[in-house]
Amino acid sequence: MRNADADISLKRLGHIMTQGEIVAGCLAPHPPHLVYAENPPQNEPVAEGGWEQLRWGYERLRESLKDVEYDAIVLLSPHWQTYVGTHFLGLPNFQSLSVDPVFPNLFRYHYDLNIDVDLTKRIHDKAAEAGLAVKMMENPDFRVDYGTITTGHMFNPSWDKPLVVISSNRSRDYYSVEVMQEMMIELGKVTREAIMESGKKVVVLASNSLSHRHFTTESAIPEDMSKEHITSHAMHLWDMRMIEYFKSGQAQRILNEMPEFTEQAIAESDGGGLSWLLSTLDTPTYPATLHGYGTIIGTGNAIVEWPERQHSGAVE
Ligand code: 2X7
Ligand code: FE2
Repeated sequence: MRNADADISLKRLGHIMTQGEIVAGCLAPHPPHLVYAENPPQNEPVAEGGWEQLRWGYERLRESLKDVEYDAIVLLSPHWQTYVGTHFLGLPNFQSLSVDPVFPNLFRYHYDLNIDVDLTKRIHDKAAEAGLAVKMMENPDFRVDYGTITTGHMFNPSWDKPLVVISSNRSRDYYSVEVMQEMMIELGKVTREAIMESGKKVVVLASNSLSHRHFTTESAIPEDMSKEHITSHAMHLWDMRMIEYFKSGQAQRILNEMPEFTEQAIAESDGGGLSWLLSTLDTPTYPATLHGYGTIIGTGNAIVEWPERQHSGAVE
């Protein structure tokens, strides 16, 4: 009898030891202005600061995770836009110069990023099994988009963790927000399953702004904060509504209202990142932490953490 008990305990222990975990899920927006304002050595333009509310938000997010162990960062960027299925960076390293096509005056960043190809392949294969169209990007000269680089930098400026980078399938453009969301919820489920099976501890990041109506002109000094504000009251109201849902653990409500939010707030959730993120977290009902909110050239941006490690998604 004692031996049988010991066998079961060993089995349980083995299961616990090999079970992967999402330690946190975050909304981690990527306006290049944030990197510009930080003046890291990798970025060519030089700034006199700016957008401090958001940069302090990123500081709080990094502080919140500084003692949390994890192996990899899984990130979905709306600026890597693929029209036939979802693509994944599929080589161990990518290095080049990333330039924002709209703000080349702010963002010319020399990047050198490492990919967790094993975890990438697991997510890719599971998505294929689920019937999603997927592809590994294995062109060594491929230029990584500025959304991935900005979120990667602001979340982890030392770049000492490998990434899994997932493209944004523009199914919203071909079909509708509803179709996009159905696909992203499926992609989120298989991402979660693949992470659990990998035995790795992971942070998942959706790299997108909330309301996304830009000003059409830039001020003479881009970092002049006396010019920065939300584009309209309607955009502000939508952002506050979403933040209220984040803080009160109402992820399902966010998914339910995604079509109206995405269309009326011209939100960057059109790329699928937010729906995917909430699905990787199994549609959380616990409150998320708002680390910061601010506007960038009129768009609304929130830095939010779901501390999954403290909830049921952690090791069972
Ligand atoms: O990509 C962006 C963005 N999402 C918001 C604001 C400004 C620039 O770039
Ligand atoms: Fe963007």
